[in-house]
Amino acid sequence: MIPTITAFESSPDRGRGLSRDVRVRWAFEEVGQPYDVRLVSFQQMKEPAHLALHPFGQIPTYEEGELSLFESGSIVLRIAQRGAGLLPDEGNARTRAITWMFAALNTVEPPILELSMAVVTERDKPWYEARLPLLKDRTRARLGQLSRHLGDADWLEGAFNASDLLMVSVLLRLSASGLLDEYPNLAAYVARGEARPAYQRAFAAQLAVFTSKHAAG
Ligand code: GTB
Repeated sequence: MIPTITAFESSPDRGRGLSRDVRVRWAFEEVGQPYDVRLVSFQQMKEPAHLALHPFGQIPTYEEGELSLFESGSIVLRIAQRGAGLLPDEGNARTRAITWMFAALNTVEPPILELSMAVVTERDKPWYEARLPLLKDRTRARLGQLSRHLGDADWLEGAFNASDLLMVSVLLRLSASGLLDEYPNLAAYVARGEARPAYQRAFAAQLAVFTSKHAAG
């Protein structure tokens, strides 16, 4: 059965690949699993049919037969467990990779999200100029630790796996900030992720949604 995911009908990032369906599309592409996409508007995300799939009224969701899931991390884990190539076979290595999936979403993503949300939504607030350096330094603290852990390795835990897919997805949100350039090994790590053919296909697919909608006027 071909799984169906949801994605923005009109992504606020204008196809820059920052919404969380991209990591799910990327995982499908890595394991060679075909998938369908149902596009939803902001209004549809808050209606009962979508809330039955996603209690917080967001994208992405995942439906496959009787199973429906929300949370991009959980969906990527499901895809990695069902397909080949996104998790190591050996037990301890597999658990370490899953640990890094949690680290990407629970430890590295929060300060990045806080920073990017402030840049988008707080620019006109009186505290913005004072708060920005704080948010940047919190992000730098995590990036420094991650950079030290990665060292000169290509990927977090041996071969590329689902934890790299999530970590690169999380770090990509910093592209416009210039912060990644302060950590050359992390900038190279993100570039390696983006260069993967599976990522390229996922990016192109989400961009096509945006361009086709806007070409049609
Ligand atoms: N923890 C959840 C997960 O990982 O799946 C978070 C899901 C989430 O935040 N979804 C967002 C959403 O549906 C889209 S990705 N928002 C609508 C709402 O809450 O009403 C977040 C996102 C949105 C916009 C940009 N952007 O414009 O750059 C980037 C990322």
